[in-house]
Amino acid sequence: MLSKKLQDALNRQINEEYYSSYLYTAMVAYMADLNLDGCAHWMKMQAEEEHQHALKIFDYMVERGARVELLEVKAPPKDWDSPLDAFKAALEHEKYMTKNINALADLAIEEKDHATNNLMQWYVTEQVEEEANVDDIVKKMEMIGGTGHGLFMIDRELKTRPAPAILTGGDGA
Ligand code: OFO
Repeated sequence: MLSKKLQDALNRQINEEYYSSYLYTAMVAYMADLNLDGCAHWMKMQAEEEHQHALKIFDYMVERGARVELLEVKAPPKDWDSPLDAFKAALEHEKYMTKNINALADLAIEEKDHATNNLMQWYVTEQVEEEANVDDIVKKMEMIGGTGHGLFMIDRELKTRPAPAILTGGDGA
């Protein structure tokens, strides 16, 4: 049985993942408005992935016999100064999410809940990838100054991002 403390923390993390999905969906709208179809596509795939992250914790809680509680999701921003600024905001957000995941892993260890810690280790690894992916785009955009032909090239590249795999169960599968 999950402790009340862990149950509450996991419910909050589900909310954070849904907010992530909402934030990236807002970035889809922003990029689409600029006719940056590749950036919009990349953001849409990311929004979908964040939904999967929420559901992975959701499924785990159900498997552990815990009650999932869906909390209110706050509204994301609508505009950014530039596509580069949006990707920089995404990177900052991923760093914030990494902190949340690390805190959850710490709590699981504190509560001696090995199964939850095991699940959190999947997210720890995932966050390394999430930060690296966005960081890579930020660096490329900074290199080309975030405008003109270079931006067009990056936009074309981002259009090739495949759909995320469906994550099921709480065992890191
Ligand atoms: Fe769920 O990893 Fe991004 O936010």
